[in-house]
Amino acid sequence: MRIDILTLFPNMFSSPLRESILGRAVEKGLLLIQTINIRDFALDKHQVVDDAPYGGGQGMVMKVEPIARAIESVKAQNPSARIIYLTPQGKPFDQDLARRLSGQSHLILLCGRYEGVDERVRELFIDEEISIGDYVLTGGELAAMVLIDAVSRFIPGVLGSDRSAEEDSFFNSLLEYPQYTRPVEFKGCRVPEVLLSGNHSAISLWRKREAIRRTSLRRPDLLAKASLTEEEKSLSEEALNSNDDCGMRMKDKNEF
Ligand code: 4GX
Repeated sequence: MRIDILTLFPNMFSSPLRESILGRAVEKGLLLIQTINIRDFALDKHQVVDDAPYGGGQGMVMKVEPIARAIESVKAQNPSARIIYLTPQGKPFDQDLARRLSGQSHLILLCGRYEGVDERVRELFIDEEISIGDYVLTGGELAAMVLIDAVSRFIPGVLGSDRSAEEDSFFNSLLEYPQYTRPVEFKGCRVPEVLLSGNHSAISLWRKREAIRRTSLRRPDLLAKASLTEEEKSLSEEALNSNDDCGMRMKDKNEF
């Protein structure tokens, strides 16, 4: 997959794309990621990329011409590339959208700063607007990195040959079950006995129960999306009716 990132701050991408799993994917050639500095496409002497909004108001708006030239330079190489603008006004990003985008061969990610881009950029060039969540960042760069990270996990080979982004179909749309590693006891807290038993069917049932329990306590909205068998539905009712939720309800966690 090829990804071109249009940004005023290309340096923000260097370390996140060099480390760990993404770094390896780039090294292996599974991902070809390029940053393009929008300022390089501002042709005036001072390379101005923003201006005051028509009609007045706070802040600055990113000008249409430099962005248009930057997009056209990438599109000239591949007219079928899909152009995505990261904005809180976009479609909420989730695992389904990440999976769908991983099927594209070439994405162009436009990162806005200030009060966003001139509306004509959207009208003329943008194929899709995506939001990574209901909060306001200082720019689209971190949102682009989140998108790249989640999409890359679906590209074959990125996670290594023995793992896929979604191996166990049942656990899809549920929160993960609890994980433990050595030591078997730490400050008086023990690893659940069943995980030490070597009884694979008992372990599998325990994990399913814990995943359902955690999901019904913390994210009942996700459970509604999952298609549960009768057995799974009764596990979920059991979880909600039990007083012993081991502090798994998020409302029990301390807020500050
Ligand atoms: N998910 N931001 C975009 C510039 C901006 C300002 C106003 C449109 C209107 C974000 C998010 C996000 C910050 C990226 C503001 N664009 N992007 N930027 N949440 O917060 O994607």
